[in-house]
Amino acid sequence: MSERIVVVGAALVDDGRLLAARRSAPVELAGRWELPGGKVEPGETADAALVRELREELGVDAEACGRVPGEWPLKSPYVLQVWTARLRPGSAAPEPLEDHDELRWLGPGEIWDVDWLDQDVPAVRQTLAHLGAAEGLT
Ligand code: 523
Repeated sequence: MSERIVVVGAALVDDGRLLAARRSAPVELAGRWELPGGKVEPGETADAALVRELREELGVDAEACGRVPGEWPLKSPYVLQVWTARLRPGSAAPEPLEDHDELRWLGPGEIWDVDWLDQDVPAVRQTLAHLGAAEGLT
């Protein structure tokens, strides 16, 4: 039986908007939108991985706030977990430094305007159910 590897996705929320990132690679995912993030490395906690990935991919100083309940299957052995995150005071604004070619802050009513990766759709739906009203996203 193979090990499962957790991929963390960030529900990065700022001022009542959720950040979506358009993948530029690999070719089968390019052009589709995701909650930015990446693989948790051996010995790393999920929330630390999230902060690292957001720094590497978007150049931001973020903090993980809490996990959205649930787990969604990706291509084996990967599974997707989602954490809510915020920019720390003084953080730079996110920029697509690697893996992405466009970013969008989605306000209420705009969440489904982008073509999310199939596997991110249930994760985004659950994220909205989890924090939508509190964050003004729904
Ligand atoms: N997904 C995915 N949705 C989603 C993320 C963050 C990742 O479906 N919100 C998938 C895409 C890849 C796998 O999970 O098949 C790993 O994500 P990736 O490539 O962003 O992870 P990294 O950045 O850790 O990968 P390396 O380039 O290998 O370091």
